[in-house]
Amino acid sequence: MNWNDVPHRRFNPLTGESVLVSPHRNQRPWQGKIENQPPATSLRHDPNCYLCPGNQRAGQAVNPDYHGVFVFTNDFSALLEGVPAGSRNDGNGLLVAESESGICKVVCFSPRHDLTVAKMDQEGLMAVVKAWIRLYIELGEHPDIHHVQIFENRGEIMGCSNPHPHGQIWAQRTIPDLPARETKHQAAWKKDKGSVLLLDYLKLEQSNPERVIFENDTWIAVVPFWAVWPFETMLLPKAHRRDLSELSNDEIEGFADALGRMTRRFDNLFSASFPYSMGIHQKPTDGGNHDGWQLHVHFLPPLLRSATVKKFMVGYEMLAESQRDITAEQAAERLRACSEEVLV
Ligand code: H2U
Ligand code: ZN
Repeated sequence: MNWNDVPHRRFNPLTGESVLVSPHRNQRPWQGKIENQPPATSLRHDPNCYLCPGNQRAGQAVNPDYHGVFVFTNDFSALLEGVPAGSRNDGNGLLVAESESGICKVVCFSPRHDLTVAKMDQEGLMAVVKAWIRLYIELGEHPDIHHVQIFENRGEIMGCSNPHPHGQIWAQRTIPDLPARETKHQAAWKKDKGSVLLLDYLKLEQSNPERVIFENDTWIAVVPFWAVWPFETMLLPKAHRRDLSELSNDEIEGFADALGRMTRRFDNLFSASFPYSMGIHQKPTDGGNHDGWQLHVHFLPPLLRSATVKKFMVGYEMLAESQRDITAEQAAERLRACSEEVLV
């Protein structure tokens, strides 16, 4: 079977979902929507930005004149602290709801409005990683917080409201659906095979590096075999680390290095500031041991063939399952060929 030619479905062992891969469609002409590129921002400090130092946010809060990383509670938090536990059920399992409690933070990566992760230096990125570690521990220690989702939405195309480099953290009482699925599948793998799913996967990728983009001493970047988005990638620590708190100093350095190199390659892929949703998946903070868990980072970028042509997840994808044309191996080859210099 020539897997580069034939439609096939790939299985995602982390979630149990499948993706339809259609490599024979790669040459399809594009006459659809072309996205406008947002103008590049060059202001180091934007007086109209609600994340820049010294500026007023929505409501009364004023940002301090901060240096390095600045964290505040989201002024429009999707989750609220101290919501009492409660549930409703019509008795038949049809109208089921549960109250939810949580905390939402905004993390400004730098006081510089004009930077992106790709343009930040190693020292700046290490400060971001250290802030994430601190917040994962602090939020996770809260008895009513059982899951901490750290993420970054980058670019207007992803609905990001502001180019100032920042991410968010949503920490909550229950484990949301996707991390819960990953928890279930990694636990089942550990039980069946006695090993860690993503470390077994890592060994496999290293033995035949067609999906590997780059590695450093402590981390590896791959396009997962089961990737859904055209240039979806995953960063993995090479040693067994269930969460951020278990990273050594070398691994913190390696993580910051991998973040910079991955995002610079992305920017250079289409010679434009590259939009994505990035998120850190790690062990729930529910007190469980979760020894099958392996910390990992998902980069989910929406672009398909240029800075202005986006992959739409519509039709079949909304109604049946995910689908992609370019294979994970082809995407990895393209990303391997990209420079790691700041060129955009
Ligand atoms: P994005 O990462 O999607 O751009 O969202 C930025 C967050 O910043 C968003 O969740 C919050 C919004 O609620 N925000 C504040 O907390 N204060 C403000 O003054 C404006 C935006
Ligand atoms: Zn700003």
